[in-house]
Amino acid sequence: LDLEADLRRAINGDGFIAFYQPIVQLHDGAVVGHEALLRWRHERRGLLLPGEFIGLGEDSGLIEEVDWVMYRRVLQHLAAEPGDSYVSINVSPRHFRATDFADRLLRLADAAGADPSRLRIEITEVALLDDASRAIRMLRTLRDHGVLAQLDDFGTGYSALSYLHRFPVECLKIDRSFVSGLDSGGGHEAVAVVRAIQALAGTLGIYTIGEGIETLAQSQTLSGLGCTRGQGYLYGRPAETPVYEASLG
Ligand code: G
Ligand code: G
Ligand code: MN
Ligand code: NA
Repeated sequence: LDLEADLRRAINGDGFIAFYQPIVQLHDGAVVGHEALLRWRHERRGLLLPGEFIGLGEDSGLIEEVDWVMYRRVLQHLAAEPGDSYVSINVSPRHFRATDFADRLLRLADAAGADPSRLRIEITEVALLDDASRAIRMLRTLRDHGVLAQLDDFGTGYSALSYLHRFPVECLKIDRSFVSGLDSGGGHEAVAVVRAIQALAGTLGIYTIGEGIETLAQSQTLSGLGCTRGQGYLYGRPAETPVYEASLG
């Protein structure tokens, strides 16, 4: 396939880049970190989003190589950028299941000269499901080296709520689909879901990040429900050069 050959070439060249989207404290808009989002600068097709090539990368087995290129870039960025804000990387369930994932990530951080405690991983609930004890071991190894984990797209998976407490995760990222349903005067169902997620986070003793915040009303509703951090176009779009200044709040 045409795009697959391009994918192989881009892995060995510099076609894959990280965009950074700020993650803020909702009460004052201060930037606490960034989520790294993969982009492919394709020579003919322009800037491609993950949705346009991740499927292809998975089918051809190349996505893991793309991820390592991406993770190396993020770690080099962390090593070059002083400060204590963090960067979170997205890890696919399949990738998280690889037995050497943690070791390889930690070696890469070491080689890049990056402080692993400034790195986070984002995984979805799916990554925890099929072999829970292995997932717990992986999360502990990473955490013991300073790499905390965040549960991405939370609320959309088949959460086995009863055993979530076994997994050492730092926070829950409330899926954008619930945040977009929160607007003043409406969104009773979204409010109910967010309230339930907040209650769960409270029980687990962890915090939440609201994703995809586009309006001040959404931000204020989330705050009112106990969510302390957020990201979304209201605070900043993903960009090649990370922005550190607080914007709204
Ligand atoms: O950036 P948006 O930017 O379109 O991201 C869409 C999806 O792609 C998200 O679900 C995100 O988790 C995933 N994604 C973003 N960056 C990466 C990456 O570096 N590796 C993997 N495997 N997935 C990513
Ligand atoms: O699955 P994950 O949460 O990693 O995906 C993040 C995706 O959400 C990226 O595609 C990113 O570009 C997108 N995104 C981030 N902020 C917003 C927002 O405020 N609105 C919308 N519609 N998408 C957003
Ligand atoms: Mn994510
Ligand atoms: Na998400």
